[in-house]
Formats: sequence, structure tokens, C-alpha cells
Amino acid sequence: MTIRFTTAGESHGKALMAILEGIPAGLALVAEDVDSELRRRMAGHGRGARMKIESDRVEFLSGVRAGETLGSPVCMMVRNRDWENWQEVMAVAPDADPDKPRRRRVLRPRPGHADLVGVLKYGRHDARDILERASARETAARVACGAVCRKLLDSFGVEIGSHVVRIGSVAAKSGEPLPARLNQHADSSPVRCLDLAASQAMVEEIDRAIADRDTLGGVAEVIVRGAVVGLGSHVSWDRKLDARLAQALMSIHAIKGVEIGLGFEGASTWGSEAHDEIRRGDNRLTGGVARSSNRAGGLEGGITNGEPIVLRLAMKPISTLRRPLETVNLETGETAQAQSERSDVTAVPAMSVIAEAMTAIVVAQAMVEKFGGDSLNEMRRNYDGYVEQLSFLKEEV
Ligand code: EPS
Repeated sequence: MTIRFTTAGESHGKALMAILEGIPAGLALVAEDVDSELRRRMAGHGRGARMKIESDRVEFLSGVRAGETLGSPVCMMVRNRDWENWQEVMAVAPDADPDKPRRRRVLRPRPGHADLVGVLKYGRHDARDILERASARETAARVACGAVCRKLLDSFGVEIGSHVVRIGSVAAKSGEPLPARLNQHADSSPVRCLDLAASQAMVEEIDRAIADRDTLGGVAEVIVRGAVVGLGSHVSWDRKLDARLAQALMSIHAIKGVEIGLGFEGASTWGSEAHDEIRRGDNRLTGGVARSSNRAGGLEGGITNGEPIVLRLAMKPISTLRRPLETVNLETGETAQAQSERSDVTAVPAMSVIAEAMTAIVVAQAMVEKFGGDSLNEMRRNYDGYVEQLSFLKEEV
């Protein structure tokens, strides 16, 4: 058994949908579990006017009854309030007069966006047919799935948090120990940055980008605490948890790089300084051993080692610029300025929340694969039995 999910929906269509399958029966789940995560995704300095229109809320259409999951697919819907303003543009029915072009066509593709490659690949003439689905609005549906997976992980003591470590040229101080309640601290900053001085400088950098009609990218770090040793596997390429996390995180809009643990820095380090020495310890989640450091970022051989999983993602600046770059008009072939749509100036804080959600899905998948169970009770028995087996190993250390 595993967890799988799919999403559907266009940015200005009626709604976003998600179907999440493989969540065991008996998990307590209410709309607020999801809504609280949807609210976190909508926040952050640098978001555009769209976030003032939306107030994302989940509606469970299946898979939940009397506040508990049933083990059946959980279908969730998040309505687009902005759809009211786009009904004609997004209408499903064919146009009465096919010769009259629809309003709000996008004919000047934005460099960096899916606009151009999408129209070429799908044989379309209006990049709106592409951008409506390529929009990061889709991540609301992913966050809904991630929130359910997070609830499952919560019941096994696995916590996922994140913080922003860079926006544009402003980097947060590094090397400080992270607070226990990571999200509580990060969420209190308008850019989800723990370093107060950097947080202020990031806000100023975003304000400069707004004034310059430009956009910004950045870097976020995701931390998973409490994951037991042994999730993922070294035996096959597609079972390695680091690879699966990298794929999930790379799939987030505008992500151009993912690091685990030391990441790229590790490539220029001597071996003696790149690994985490093994000592005796008493943490049952690590199999009764301790580490001198966590340069591996909690993953060795594609398997969790019981230390916190540390992931970093680099997001490129948003490709919709109010100071547009050069492009080609799809209809005339003439040089033009790229279309400028309403958009965000930066979405790095939101990206960190989305990254938590994707991480939650992948870690929950690995938990369900290892511990199985149609019901939460069954999964718990399997988990407890495994942890007991680990402490048996501890006695032999
Ligand atoms: C996005 C464009 C903007 C963003 C959007 C992502 O939307 P709109 O075109 O409606 O102004 O606000 O993000 C969201 C709607 C969201 O919920 O994250 C894009 O082109 O990717």
C-alpha cells in the first residue's frame, strides 16, 4: 500500500480538486486541519492582489465521516472565488461565435513561464490554455493533501516545519540552533524568516522589487523531526527517500534546485568533514545510536537515519514581470514585450509552506509503505513493533 494523490483545476476555473488515496481509516480529521494550512500558504509579504480575493477553504466530498477518515479516497475541493470574475473567459461551453476571439488571450509568452513551451507542445494558440494550469494556484490542492498527511504524521510524532533563509540578495544568519516550535516562530515573520534583522531587510528588498516592477526568488529550508530510522530504501533507485523528496520538491512551481543536508557545500569538503560520526546513544528512533552532527540531513543510502531531515529549495524569481522581457507575439511572430498579468512579486514564504506539504506527503507515503495498515490502529501496532525491534538492537550495541 502507498499514498497517492492527484489534483485538477485551473487558476481561474471554478475550483481546485484533490483526490488523496491511501490514508488509513480512523484518522481524526476536520476541515480546520486543512484550512489552517491553506491560510499559511496564502500569507507572506510580496503576494499579489489575488490573495485578497481568495479565502481558501476545503470542502471534503468523500473519504471522511463523523470526523474520521474511512480509508477510502479523500476528495477535497477548494473553490476559486475569483472564478466569479472569470466565468466568461473560462467558460467550458464552445463560443457562440467561434471567429470572435475570447477575451484575455495571452499571445506574448513570458520568458521563464510554461506559456511558450506549453503552446508548442499542446498545439494551442492562446497561452491562457497553458498558464491556467501552470499557475502556482494549483499548490492549494497540494497543501490540502499535505495537511491530511501531516495529520497522519502528527499521530506518529513526526513534525514538519520550515523557514525562509534567503530572498533575493538578503540571507538570514546561519548556524543558529533552530527553535523547537519552528513554524510558530517562522509564521510570525511576514517573510517566514527567523532572523529578525534579515526578515526586515527581506521586506525592504521586496518593496524595492515592487517599486522597480521586478520580482524575486529565494531559498527555504524544510526540517522533519521525529521520523524513525528506516523510511525509504537503498535497494532500488525509485525507493530512495532522498530521491523521492527531491522529485516532490522540484515539482513545485519555479523550483530550480534542491539540497539535502550539506548539499552542494559537501562537494568541496574533505570526507573527514562531510559525515556524521556514530556513537552510542539512547534515542529509540535512531536505533539507539547518536550522531556527532547532521551533515547527511537525516538520510543515508536513501534511508532515514532518525536524525532530522534537512531539505533546502531554491526558487527562481517569478516570471511575470511588470517590467516585461522581450518575447515574440504568437499570432504575428513580431518581437514584443511579454504579457504582464496580475501576479506575485515573490512567493518564497508560500513556497516554504508548499514544500512542507510535499514533504509531508512523501514521508507519509514512506510510513504507509513501511508500516501498512488499513486502519490507524493497525499501522500503529506495526510501527510500535518495529520500534521495539530497534530497541532490541540497541541492547546488542
Ligand atoms: C500565478 C499568478 C497569480 C498568483 C498565483 C500564481 O494569480 P493571478 O493570475 O490570479 O493573479 O497570485 O497564485 C495563486 C493564485 C495562488 O493561490 O497561489 C501564476 O501565474 O503562477
